[in-house]
Amino acid sequence: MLQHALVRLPGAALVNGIRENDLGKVKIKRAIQQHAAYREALETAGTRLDILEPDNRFPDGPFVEDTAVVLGEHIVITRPGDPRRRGEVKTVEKQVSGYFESVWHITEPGTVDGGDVLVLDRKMWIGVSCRTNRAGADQLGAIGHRLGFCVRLVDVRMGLHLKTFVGAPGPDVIWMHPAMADEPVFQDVEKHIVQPEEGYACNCRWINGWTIMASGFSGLETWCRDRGLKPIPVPMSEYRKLDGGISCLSVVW
Ligand code: CIR
Repeated sequence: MLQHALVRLPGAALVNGIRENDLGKVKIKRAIQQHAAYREALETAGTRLDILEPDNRFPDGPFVEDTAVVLGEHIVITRPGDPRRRGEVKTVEKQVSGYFESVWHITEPGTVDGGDVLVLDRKMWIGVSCRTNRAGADQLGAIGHRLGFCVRLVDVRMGLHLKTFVGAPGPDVIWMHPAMADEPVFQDVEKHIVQPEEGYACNCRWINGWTIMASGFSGLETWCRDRGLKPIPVPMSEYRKLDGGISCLSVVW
């Protein structure tokens, strides 16, 4: 059972977050409301929240997923790929390290964003992307291997992160964007290839039988119900403008 979730509240600086495309101005009031709905979803799914205060030095601070990777009873504090985000890890480490048996670190020259790491049972996939470099993926892979995980690296040739294209809506299945469909390292896991127009919703979070997912994707909500999963749709428009998906707003263990 997953018992805890770490989040960071959005601050006024969120509007200056890093983004690749201009999908419109971030509306801070709406972002705050959407974050509240997200926290409610985490609580519905049975987690107790550790809530970090906004830190306006780091506009992208609410995307806490990128700062830490949970591997069972252990946690890896990352070294985010974009230098503007490196300072976010300090408060995260301070808040969560007491929960874990051991705390590991990605060190220079390695970079890892948690958005590039998909963990399913004892398997982990690490995307080598514009944020996670090969040195970081190798460091994280070695840690995962030592902790008993089966590790695979994936080249992410487009978009931001691996989990822009894949996510786990359940304990034994992944949703995958068609652009990744031929990726051989996912051959031994059940996958549902989503429609291209559902691609954004690939990024989701499975917690204790609940699937937290972006709202507005009724086909995938139905898919969850048909499989006995309980979808919790959460509006994500403001975080999407900053290239963020559902999983990026929390670290769960
Ligand atoms: C960034 O570019 O770093 C943020 N604006 C978005 C990070 C999203 N992270 C994630 O999906 N794990």
